[in-house]
Amino acid sequence: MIDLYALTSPNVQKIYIMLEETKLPYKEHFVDVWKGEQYNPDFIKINPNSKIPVIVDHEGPGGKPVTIFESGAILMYLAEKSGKFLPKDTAKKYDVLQWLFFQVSGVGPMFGQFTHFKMFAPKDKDNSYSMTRYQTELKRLYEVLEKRLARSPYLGGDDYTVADIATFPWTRNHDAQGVRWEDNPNLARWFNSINERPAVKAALAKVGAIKSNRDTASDDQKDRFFNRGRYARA
Ligand SMILES: N[C@@H](CCC(=O)N[C@@H](CS)C(=O)NCC(=O)O)C(=O)O
Repeated sequence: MIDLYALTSPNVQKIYIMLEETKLPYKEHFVDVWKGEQYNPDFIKINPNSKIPVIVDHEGPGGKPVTIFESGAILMYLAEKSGKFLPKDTAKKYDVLQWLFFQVSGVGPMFGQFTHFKMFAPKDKDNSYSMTRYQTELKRLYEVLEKRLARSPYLGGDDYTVADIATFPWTRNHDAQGVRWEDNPNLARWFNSINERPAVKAALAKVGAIKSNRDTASDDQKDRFFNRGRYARA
């Protein structure tokens, strides 16, 4: 059995999708990051970086428990464990891994910053520099994805892999991000094919049912989450 420490965000959605796709048995544990639960000492023991997702596989390598944080590492682990969604051939495997790392180092952080400045930055400050920077980078990254998908059915090659599972959740809000599928036919084709997968539907239904403190967080809880106000180091 795998313990999944989760809530609703795109990095967590990746792991729900992977677990539903591989049919590995798992149990959910909610860590409400909008209440500061990522800073509980017991949680810091399994992720010193205080972020979700985390998994604990009680039947890990050699039958021993293993704890893994960072969604990219979790996807690689689950792919190796299940033998699915990551090719074994070395060249093909790195075709996939480069797109997985493109997501975890580029798409995730940049889309995240865009969302932060669009939705959560103080409205009484001039955020136009930050908005322009992150909107531009977000659109540039979408252009890279569109061009890749014009040449390849999936990001890592001919088959659906962990690279697609990692990227798909971040593209679900493309309309709010100012990117239209009408202008990106290859992204649209790719997105719709993933969105229709039964395991993806099952994963998103589970995520959709999770209740969080996101819409009811106090100003202090938001400051804690964003490390600003009395929590700022700068
Ligand atoms: N690089 C990490 C990022 C994880 C991450 O940013 N998780 C967010 C939710 S999507 C979180 O736990 N935020 C709480 C916080 O930053 O305090 C991964 O891919 O797993």
